[in-house]
Amino acid sequence: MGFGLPAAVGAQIGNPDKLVIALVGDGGFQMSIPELATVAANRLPIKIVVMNNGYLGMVRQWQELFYNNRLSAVTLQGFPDAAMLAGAYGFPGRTVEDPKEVGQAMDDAVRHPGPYLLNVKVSPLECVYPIVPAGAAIHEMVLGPPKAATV
Ligand SMILES: Cc1ncc(C[n+]2csc(CCOP(=O)(O)OP(=O)(O)O)c2C)c(N)n1
Repeated sequence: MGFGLPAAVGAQIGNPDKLVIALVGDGGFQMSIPELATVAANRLPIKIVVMNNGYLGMVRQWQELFYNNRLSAVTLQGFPDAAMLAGAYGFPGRTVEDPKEVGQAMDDAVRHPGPYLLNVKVSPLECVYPIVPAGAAIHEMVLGPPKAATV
């Protein structure tokens, strides 16, 4: 967590002619916001895609599934407008809310010669599977949402 953007910086510096896309959660992005200065100062043409669900999603999912949905300290209150943040660092940013717009937005980002940030709003309560509960063995992984009880 927080590694995606700095790793992309290294990948782009090491491979100046390759397309580098950093796919980051909003929580992980929050941890590495200062690296936007590195991106801007070096005009690194990285495409940053923030998967913005408004939560520390993996932890929220953990609390939902294994702690009876008792949520604590998982909302990303105070998270900035990521597209405006890119603008503040001097490169374009855009927020996408409609899934139908994502393809065109990615095309635009990739065609743009410099850095570009896409702030993609995704479903706040979507869970990611499979997940291995804490302390469980790998064969005990949960493959999908609990099925509704049938009578
Ligand atoms: C440095 C660090 N701190 C804490 C964690 C524990 N952790 C794992 S996932 C996660 C939440 C990630 O949230 P986000 O980046 O928004 O991604 P999402 O799970 O919502 O896709 C946390 C706090 C971690 N992996 N690394």
